[in-house]
Amino acid sequence: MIVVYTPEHSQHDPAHEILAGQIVPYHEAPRRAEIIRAALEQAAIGSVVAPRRFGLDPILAVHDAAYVAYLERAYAQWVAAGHPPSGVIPDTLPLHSIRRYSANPQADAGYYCFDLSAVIVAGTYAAARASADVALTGAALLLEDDERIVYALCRPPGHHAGRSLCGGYCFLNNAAIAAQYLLEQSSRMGAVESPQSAVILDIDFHHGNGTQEIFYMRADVLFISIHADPAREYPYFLGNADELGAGPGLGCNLNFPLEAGVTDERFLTVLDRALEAIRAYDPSWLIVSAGFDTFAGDPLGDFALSSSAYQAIGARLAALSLPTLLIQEGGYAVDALGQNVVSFLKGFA
Ligand code: SP5
Ligand code: ZN
Repeated sequence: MIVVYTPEHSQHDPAHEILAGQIVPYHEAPRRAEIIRAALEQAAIGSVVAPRRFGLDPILAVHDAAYVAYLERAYAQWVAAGHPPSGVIPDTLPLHSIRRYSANPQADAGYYCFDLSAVIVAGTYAAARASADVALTGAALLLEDDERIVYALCRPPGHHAGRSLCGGYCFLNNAAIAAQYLLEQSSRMGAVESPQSAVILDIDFHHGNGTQEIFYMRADVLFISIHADPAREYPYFLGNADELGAGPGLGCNLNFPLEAGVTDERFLTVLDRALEAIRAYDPSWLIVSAGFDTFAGDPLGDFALSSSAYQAIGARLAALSLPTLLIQEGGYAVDALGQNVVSFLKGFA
């Protein structure tokens, strides 16, 4: 198995986020990726390769150009306005009745963001671009046919990022960018006569609201997410079972919102229903938004998965026998994160 990794992620290192009105240390910290990398090395899993550079085109196939331009300029603009160098966090969000256009550059922070946990520091844009390149490199390796399974050690994560929104520690939607690239490249290569399609299976504890939004109207991407019921948990405003897709995408969005306390057995039972839907859809590609905040000890989650659950999940995904791109998303029980990712990847061995 190939593992794609770059140390460039560490440039994105905000000190704090605001959760429930409190300033707390940033959960999505650089040591997450370093702990995973070290655990993979120790377990001798995969050979590690650095990402290639893909430029902006594959990103702009998914994200709004004005949003990406904002991410690039946000920190400098913020500091130039005299705001604290600790990072960009909005103080005003253009919601409901206060939704008029503002030309004030300081309004951008709220315009392009939906929570207080996607803090932009000096290195955020470079790290997010590198993270997208990690995912794209994984996609390219699958296209080159050398590899059937690639693990993209993405950081920052991506599944909460929408077409023109950051939030939930996410800036660029790595899974969506990789899926779009796989579809475009494989139809361009024309190697396969049949139309190309992809499944994005999201097993992060939180609903992948950004990925859902990006593909909601499309039939060539089936988005399936297993997550905490938004009635109880972040991102609250999306992720219900009645969100089925729209227009040509109707029937191509499948949510499994779950109760607190989900055990290994319960998760695997729900996963089996997702796998049934994947088999019926019969995609060309499988992309997995792999979050490990479903672990029993996660500070942001309330599921109860054990480390060995991830190996069982991996084995069931491997049994689909699809070219598969595994993309790192969340997971904040940092001491167990390495062993959980190792367990997951062992399931594919
Ligand atoms: C990529 C990813 O996993 N992003 C998650 C962002 C979650 N941010 C808000 C978390 C709300 C915390 N609720 C605390 C529940 C404690 N049991
Ligand atoms: Zn999560």
